[in-house]
Amino acid sequence: MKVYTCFIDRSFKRMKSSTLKANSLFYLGLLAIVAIGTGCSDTVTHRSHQSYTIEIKEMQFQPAALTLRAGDTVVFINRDFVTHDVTGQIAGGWTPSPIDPGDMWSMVVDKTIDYFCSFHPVMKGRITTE
Ligand SMILES: [Cu+2]
Repeated sequence: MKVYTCFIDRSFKRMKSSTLKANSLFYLGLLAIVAIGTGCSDTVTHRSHQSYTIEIKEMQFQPAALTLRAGDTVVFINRDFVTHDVTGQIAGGWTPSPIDPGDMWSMVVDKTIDYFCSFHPVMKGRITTE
C-alpha cells in the first residue's frame, strides 16, 4: 500500500503537463492530494475502484510495472508518434486494441497479467493485482 500511494503522487506530477481532459486531471488531483495528505502512508485501505494511467512513450510502457486492485481501471495513453497496442500474454487475455498517437484506451483489470505491444514485441509490461 505504501508503494501504491507514492505511485499516485509521482504519476500525477508526470501528468500535470499533459493535455488530458480537465475532469481526468481533477480526478487524478484528488488522488494525489490523498497520496500527499497521507505522506505515502498506509491509510488508504478501504476505497472504491480507482483509475491509473500508463503512458506509452519512447517505445516503453511507463510505468512498466503497476500494482493495483482487481476492478481498478488502467488508461493507456499513447504519447509516441507511432501506433501501439496492449496485448495480453495469456490465452483469453485482452483483445489487441491499436492505440494511435495521441489516443488512449482503457480497461478494467481483474487479474495479474503480462502484456506487450504486438507491433513492437520488445515493449512489455506487467499489471499486478493485489
Ligand atoms: Cu508498440
